[in-house]
Amino acid sequence: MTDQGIGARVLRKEDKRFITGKGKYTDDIVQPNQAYAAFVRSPHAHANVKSIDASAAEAMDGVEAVLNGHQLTGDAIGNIICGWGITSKDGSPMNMGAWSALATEKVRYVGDAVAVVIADSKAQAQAAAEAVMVEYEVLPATSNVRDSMKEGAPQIHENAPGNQIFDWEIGNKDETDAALASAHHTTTMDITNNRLSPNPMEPRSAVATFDESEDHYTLYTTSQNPHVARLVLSAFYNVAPEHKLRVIAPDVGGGFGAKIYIYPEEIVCLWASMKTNRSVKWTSTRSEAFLTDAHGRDHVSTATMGFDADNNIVGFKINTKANLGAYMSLFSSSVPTYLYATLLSGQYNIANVYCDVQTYYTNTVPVDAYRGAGRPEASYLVERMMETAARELGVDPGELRRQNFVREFPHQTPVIMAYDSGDFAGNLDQAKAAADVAGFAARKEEAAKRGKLRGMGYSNYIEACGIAPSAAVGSLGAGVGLWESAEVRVNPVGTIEILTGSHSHGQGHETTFAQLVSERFDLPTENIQIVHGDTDKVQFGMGTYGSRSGAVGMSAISKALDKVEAKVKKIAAHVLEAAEDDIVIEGGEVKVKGTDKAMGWHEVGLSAYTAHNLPEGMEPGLKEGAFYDPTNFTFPAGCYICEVEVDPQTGVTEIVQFTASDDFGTIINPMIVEGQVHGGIAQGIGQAMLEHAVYDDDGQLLSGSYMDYCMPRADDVPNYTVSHHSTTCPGNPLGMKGCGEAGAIGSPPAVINAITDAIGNNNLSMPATPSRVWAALQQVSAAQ
Ligand code: MCN
Repeated sequence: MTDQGIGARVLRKEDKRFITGKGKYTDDIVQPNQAYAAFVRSPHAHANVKSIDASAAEAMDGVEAVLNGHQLTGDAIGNIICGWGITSKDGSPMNMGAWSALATEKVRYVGDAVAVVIADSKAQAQAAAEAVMVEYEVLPATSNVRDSMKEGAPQIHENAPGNQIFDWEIGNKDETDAALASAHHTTTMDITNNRLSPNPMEPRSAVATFDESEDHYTLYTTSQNPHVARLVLSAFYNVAPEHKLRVIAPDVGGGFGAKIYIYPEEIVCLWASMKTNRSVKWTSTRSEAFLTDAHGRDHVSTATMGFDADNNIVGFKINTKANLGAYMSLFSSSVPTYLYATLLSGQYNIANVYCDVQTYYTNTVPVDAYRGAGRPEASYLVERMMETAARELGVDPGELRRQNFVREFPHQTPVIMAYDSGDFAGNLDQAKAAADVAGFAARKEEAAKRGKLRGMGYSNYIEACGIAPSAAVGSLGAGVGLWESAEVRVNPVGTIEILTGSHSHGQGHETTFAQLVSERFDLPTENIQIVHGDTDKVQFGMGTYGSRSGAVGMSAISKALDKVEAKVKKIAAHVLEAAEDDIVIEGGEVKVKGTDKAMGWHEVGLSAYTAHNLPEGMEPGLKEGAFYDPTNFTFPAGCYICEVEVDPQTGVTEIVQFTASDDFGTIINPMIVEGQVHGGIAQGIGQAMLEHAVYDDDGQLLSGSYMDYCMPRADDVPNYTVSHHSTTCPGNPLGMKGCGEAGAIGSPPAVINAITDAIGNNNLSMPATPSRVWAALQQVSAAQ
């Protein structure tokens, strides 16, 4: 039996090329006759475009063309229509503002592109973009929901009065109100979830080629979902018919959700390639990335949780205002609604939950999915409330949680989700033991002797992953289901290719997907090739987001493997003259059970393609495809416990201990899963303590570089203690739950709960920078 199957800590196959600098990213692609694009972007957050004078730019060396939005819309391309249909509680549809890939009449955020220069070199394109004269009539701007919703606020889109996009609700309002009215104790909090820039290591990039002789387009792009990109570029933005467009997402250096949706630059590069008859390359600068990559989070909420006299939760009511930026992007409407509010029951048995969400346009870059997308916001809210309630009630925060845990499955929450499995108390116990919670008081005392304030905070997160069952997205009005596809090809020489619709951009699919095949066919992973990211090679795929590639993508592969296995057994039974039931696959061979009769995979492969060796009536070849559509989401959950030490003189906080116990169902590769959790927690620590995308009142981005936007560095993160306590997911054949977002979802509340515990002041918002922590400490001193 190969030692590379399910559960093995196989080193990542893909790392050889990544760590030797041999990865092939979009910016590495060089096409014949390639030109470069540079975008002319608005320096204003809100302005009417009076005129664009490109004459000086057009006359500059190397300039091929300067193109603007009127030309683009004149070709009927690039009117961006996005966002899944959300219906407001009064039954009205979303107020969708118009969005052209190049703005024509009006710009709505700093960075909104009005024109593009195509030139022989990048430097020539950038210099000419500087020379394009745009006359703006500057309008008042708004950069946050509090201002956007004010009477008389600047109107960003004509058809969105008061800048509101929708006013949506979920849960049982009357019952929740009644439960809260009769509660023995209520906890109320105002909670802000800070806005974040996504910052994948590789900036966005696109290389578009129009082949006039074939009337065909090829787009290399930094995408998490190339097939969906092709569909949207074709069906919505009218760039090219689907069969005339090939989209390739080669190696992609991180996405974190920011590379799911289809950006204006991809549309414009394709169109400009057709206009100029040249390949067109654009690669974002880091400054452009800060300005134009979709941001994440940005919620302002008020929440009330009610408890009976025995500390059982009786009701939970939440109002959330979400900033969606200047335009609706692809997933933005679902992030603060179905991805967020459906998880507001947390790990708890709460009979009454009600949430209403109002979304607003602001003069900021669109807000879309960022690792966790809605679920970190839910987990932060629920887990801050639980910790605060425990402090108010004077009970142990872990035990308050335990008392209210869901214990029986399936469990229907009042906010749509039906949890299928879990052992929340088991995760709590495992984390408490690993974190030595019993020894915390002594550690706190010892820290005090060193002049440090030590605090501890819990987070018992739950998320919905494996996005998404088609039935669920269908009921939201989406035109497509979110199944995944796979094809398994056994070559005549016995090697195996797996074509998958999932896309790996750091998650190690080339390794874990091969491990699944290794487990089933007892073959070494080097004999197995994973093919992904190319619409001409893989028939269709829904891509990677919502931690779906394991539970959904690998389940599709598993289904296809079932079909291949059945055919392999038929072929072997025929060739080896045995009964099909006696054929077994082991030791890298296909054998007759209990005999020494066996075929190597190369013999099976060759037989499949050598028709005279096949059973009568069997078609030659050995490749099978499958689609897998989950019946439910998967519900990864866990318990995180963070311990911090705060220097009261400076507010500087150090995370001294971080313990995680996660439930990811069946684990394919523990090393990769732990890496995913480590990375996620680092991002969560970034949100909790360092990162903040800040606009001033005029809509200028103040955190537009790494001088002002602080990413976590090695000395900001501790050594994590990560462990698993898994229950099998009943919803997919492998029993897997997603792990790709858990760390980012679960960690921010644990960090803030620990800091607020240390400083004795609950009035602290993310990011808990030293100055904020210090100010909160001064409030404590002032109150004494
Ligand atoms: N896995 C496993 N056992 C499990 C679950 C998963 O061995 N029980 C493995 C999978 O086979 C896969 C990896 O862990 O190799 C992650 O699987 P999964 O949880 O299904 O997540 P996806 O592959 O769908 O990745 C998406 C997820 C998301 S939504 C974001 S955001 C994110 C993340 O993954 N972005 C990432 N992790 C990232 N990691 C890197 N390096 N870069 C990103 O952009």
